[in-house]
Amino acid sequence: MSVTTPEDQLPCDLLIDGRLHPSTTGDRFTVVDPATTETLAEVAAAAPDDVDRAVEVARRAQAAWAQLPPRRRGALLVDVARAIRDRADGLARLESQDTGKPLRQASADVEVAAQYFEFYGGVADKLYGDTIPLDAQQFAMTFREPLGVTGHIIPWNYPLQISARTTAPSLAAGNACVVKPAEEAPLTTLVLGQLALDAGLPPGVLNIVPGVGEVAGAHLASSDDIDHLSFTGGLDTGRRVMAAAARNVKPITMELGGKSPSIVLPDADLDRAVPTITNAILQNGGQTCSAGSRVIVHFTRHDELVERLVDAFGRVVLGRGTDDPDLGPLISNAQLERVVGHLTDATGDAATVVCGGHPTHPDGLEGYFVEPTLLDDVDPGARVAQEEVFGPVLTVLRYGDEDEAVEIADGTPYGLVTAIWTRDVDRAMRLARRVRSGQVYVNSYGAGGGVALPFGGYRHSGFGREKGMEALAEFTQVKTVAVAVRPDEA
Ligand code: TXE
Repeated sequence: MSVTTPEDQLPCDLLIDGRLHPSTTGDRFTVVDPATTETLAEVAAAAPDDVDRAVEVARRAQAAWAQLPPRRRGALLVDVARAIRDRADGLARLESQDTGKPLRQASADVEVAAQYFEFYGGVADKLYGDTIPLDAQQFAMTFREPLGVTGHIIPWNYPLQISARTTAPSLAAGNACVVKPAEEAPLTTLVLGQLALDAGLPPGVLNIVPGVGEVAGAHLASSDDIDHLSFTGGLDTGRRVMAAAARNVKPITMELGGKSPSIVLPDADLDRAVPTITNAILQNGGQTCSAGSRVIVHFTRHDELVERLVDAFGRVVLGRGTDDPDLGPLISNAQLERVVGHLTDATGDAATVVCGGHPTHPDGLEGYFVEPTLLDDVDPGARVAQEEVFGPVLTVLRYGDEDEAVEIADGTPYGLVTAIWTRDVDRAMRLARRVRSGQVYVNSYGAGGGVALPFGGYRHSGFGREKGMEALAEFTQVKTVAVAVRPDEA
């Protein structure tokens, strides 16, 4: 195995009850380096029985975990944050190898993962209820209680970040977790499970069951023994997961991606906008749920914007993630084929290819690379302007007045993030109110400090909120207690 972790040893088995196990069937799946297609690891593939066992173990561990004083639970999560930072370099390298993303982006992911544990560690003892004024004869109050066992289905684009984003608030609230990482990139989630254990998290509280989506993921989603499911992934799989969870009436949080627009108004500062718009689509090869994949530009600024974007795209360096280029490979051959399918579709009447548009092999690397691609004169109804491409492909659309800008911005089935570029605060606020989008950024995109900012979709981008204090509502249930008090007998 060519991977090196901080300990020079990679956990490649199922982590259940604090110990590594092969799967009951002995099945394993191959994880490849997407830059080279070389094998990185052979990882145990959880069978349905393994998932059941992880849920059972989590159920037992949860009772004691929820009984710990919240301050103690919080302190343990802060210890996990420290452990992540202590091993930041090794984790970043592993994430970069496993996903193909540039090393500096992987380092940022590791830091954000630590911040999730720190943030939710800090709130574990602040999950207050309310007191409700009724009348003199009653005291009424609410308690926030954990749900029990939470299932987490993780995608391959931000494995460590999303594992941390969904498990840290759940653990803080007193739940125990069963996590199913994606088969394409499970490695840092496995390391996270191991280092959380080493940092003092009780065995069984955080279990990791890598495996094939249709087997381990589907079994977890249809389990009647979990109490909540967090799913981040594609729309089609999301629909299947919802149907499976519906049979057992399980609450779910769905994060299903987007077709997020940046609206460039006539007075936009392009010196600020261009680098951010470029990064919003090229970061992680465009394989980001909130990727800024559409630019909706006022016709008076169109030519200037396109010229500057062509210049910025032309300077992008492609390469293997661990060499820290600007743009790494896509995650897999399947993803490459999906992106190429969109590009083939778009050439013709639907769009003009201004730059890029093809697979490529920088430095002779065999992996799944696509050139940074700019599509102009795109028909807002074209498939490439409507569906999530999940590749380094930016579509440019023009608008005439504000109503048209909003109509195009909201004219896809999604609604995750919208950016507004203007110097006019009135216009910015007016538009921010109008657009149907879970987050709106003005003169920025996916601003730093994101751990504290509630995140989630409108419409087909999903439902429920992650990050910030809002996430805690997903992982708790509210109990109301009303106490009748005898009137004064005097
Ligand atoms: O995702 P899947 P895929 C989008 C993106 C991409 C497309 C397909 O547009 O091109 O989805 O990617 C698990 N029951 N996003 O096929 O299938 C799977 O093992 C339960 C957006 O890779 O959604 C993995 O752990 N689970 C997105 C997870 O679901 C199942 C991130 C996600 O895989 C399952 C990734 C099943 N039947 C892709 N089948 C985002 N929102 O960021 C698979 N899985």
